[in-house]
Amino acid sequence: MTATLDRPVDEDELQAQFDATIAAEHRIEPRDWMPEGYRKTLIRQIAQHAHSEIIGMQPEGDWLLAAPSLRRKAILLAKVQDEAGHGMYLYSAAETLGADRADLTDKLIEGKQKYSSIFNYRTLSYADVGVIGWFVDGAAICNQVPLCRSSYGPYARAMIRICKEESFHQRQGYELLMTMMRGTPEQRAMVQDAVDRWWWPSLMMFGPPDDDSPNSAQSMAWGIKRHSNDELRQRYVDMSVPQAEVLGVTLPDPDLSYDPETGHYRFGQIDWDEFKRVVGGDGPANKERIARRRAARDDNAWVTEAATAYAAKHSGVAA
Ligand code: FAQ
Repeated sequence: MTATLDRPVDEDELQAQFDATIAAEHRIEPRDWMPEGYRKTLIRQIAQHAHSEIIGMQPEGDWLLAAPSLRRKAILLAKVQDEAGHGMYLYSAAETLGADRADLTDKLIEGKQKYSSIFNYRTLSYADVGVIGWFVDGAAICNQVPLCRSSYGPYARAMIRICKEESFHQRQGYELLMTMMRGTPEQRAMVQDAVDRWWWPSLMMFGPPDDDSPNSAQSMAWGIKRHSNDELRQRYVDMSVPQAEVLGVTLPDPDLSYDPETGHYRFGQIDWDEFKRVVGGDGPANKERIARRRAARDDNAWVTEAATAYAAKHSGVAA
């Protein structure tokens, strides 16, 4: 809803219009008035999401030169490029809120903004590429499908396209693992080892437990988030257990058991100390992830300068 400019702007009236739009499940668009807290929360979440996509290119990108066949290389290359595209859609969505893309990526490099904890773990074998597709993209879909109904229009629309691509990513990962599971005992052991290392960090992707999640209540009231962290984590566990059975791997949790009363799988205690350490900068690969991002910015600054000068020159000609 837009404020009319022919009379003094009444903040209470604008707030009431905003609240009514949220209550009616309509979308807030960039031209609409919005509370400062809503804008800031969106910039924070969308920027963290965008940073996760571009940092998330690194663990799988490490295997591009070592992919075991041309087919696998083509698939992986397409997937890693998709993640770059997701980052671009999301930075564009953040720009509609008045954020500056270069400023956001600087904040990432300076450690002032976060990215998903999961990308601070290393990919140790090619099975990790499959497990990232199955677990990490699977968790991303679980978390992001509800974001297609987020109250902020540009974010919700970006998520629709991203989720379609994440779905392909999840399937390619599962298909890769299926192929390895039909292979040699060594290949099956590689898959199980990757599952053992990535399962718990994947559960951490959904964020801290609800009673330790400072942003959830307000973000849900604003319709930015549609479900709590624990709800989505439970949905993910319920989805993953039967998939693990079909694949023939064991999820590394002795407490995992089906509860017929609730219709959900119970699972063991997540190591929240590890989560805090990794988010705080002390994960296995935090420093190298940021160092590579910094090098990409600094080493390629001349490209940005040349493109900016070229655009300025040609816009002058057009004018
Ligand atoms: N890692 O109060 P909450 C992908 C932070 S994309 C690091 O619960 P909120 C695609 C949180 O930001 C994966 N930090 O926060 C792909 C907050 O920090 P702040 C990324 C985390 O926002 C696949 C603090 O903890 N997806 O995988 C994490 O309400 C394969 C308190 O937490 C998204 O970003 C974490 N795991 O809920 C790419 C989805 N969890 O700023 C390549 C959109 C929490 O207050 C290869 N984001 N924190 O200091 C969301 O849905 C939400 O932001 C949550 C967190 C659910 C992540």
